[in-house]
Amino acid sequence: MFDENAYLEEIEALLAAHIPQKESLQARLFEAERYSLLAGGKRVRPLLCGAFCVLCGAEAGRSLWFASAVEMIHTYSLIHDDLPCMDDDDLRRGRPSNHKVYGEALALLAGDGLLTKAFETLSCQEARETCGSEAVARAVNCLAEKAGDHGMVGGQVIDLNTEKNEAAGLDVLQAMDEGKTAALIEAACVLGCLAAHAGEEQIRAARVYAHGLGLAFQIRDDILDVIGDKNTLGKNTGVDVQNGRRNYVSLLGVEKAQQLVESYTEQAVQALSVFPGDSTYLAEFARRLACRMH
Ligand code: GRG
Repeated sequence: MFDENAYLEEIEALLAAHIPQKESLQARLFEAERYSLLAGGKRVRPLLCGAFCVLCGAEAGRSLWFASAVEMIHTYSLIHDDLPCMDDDDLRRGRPSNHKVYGEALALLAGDGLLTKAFETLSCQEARETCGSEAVARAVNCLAEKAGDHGMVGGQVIDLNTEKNEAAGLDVLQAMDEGKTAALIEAACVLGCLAAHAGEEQIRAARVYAHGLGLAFQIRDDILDVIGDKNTLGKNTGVDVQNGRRNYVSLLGVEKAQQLVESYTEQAVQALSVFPGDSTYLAEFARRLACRMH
């Protein structure tokens, strides 16, 4: 069974180790990167990566580089998402947003640095020796695809286009959430399978799980923007209404949106039946996220 606490400790240590602390001409950049990366997010994506690796029959430790890389991409997206040209938000992970502390130029570069460092981490010598070059090459390809135009960045563009667009219906919202949130979650799950050298049927099932969990996660995020508490969440609430953003809550209301969260969560859980191993952790994880308050 996957040991969540032990894995989290290893992830924190690896993330910290990847950003230099010594004096250098770029010390302020590294400080800005550390500020957001080590600010204590939930580490949902690394946990998914580690848990899938174990479910596919390998030691969790094999997936650490892949999981850290996904968390670096996620953290870069949060830094950029808070910039004045995006959500213009001043609070993240319970602290002032990166650009509020380091300024817009350095926040932009800290995001760029983390995005790039993700691929350095993913393909480092230790990862190649542990997982094999074929798995690393597939992981690089998957992460680039899911973080890019056809994944997270593309989803964010749909989000920008959807603001104040009265014509955007549920199909557009689904495409937006699949891109901006579910795609990176899919990469996390697939990378866990790749670290374990899983077969194609298992990778396909991991994608189905990630799709359900990813959509449920984003809709719950939209609900928390309405019913959540700023101190518990570590970020501002009411942001979507303030930005005139259309999402499942603005279209369906909180109650119907939560029904969708639960239905997508159960779709995710169903996908786990393909795996011969004990999938209790990933089933419970999905259900825990469906009623999370932060
Ligand atoms: C500006 C080129 C450029 C790209 C930016 C900003 C961006 C691309 C994408 C944004 C994607 C985004 C922020 C999606 C929201 C996903 C989401 C629900 C984030 C919150 O994740 P949690 O709750 O956060 O896992 P923690 O802090 O716990 O890690």
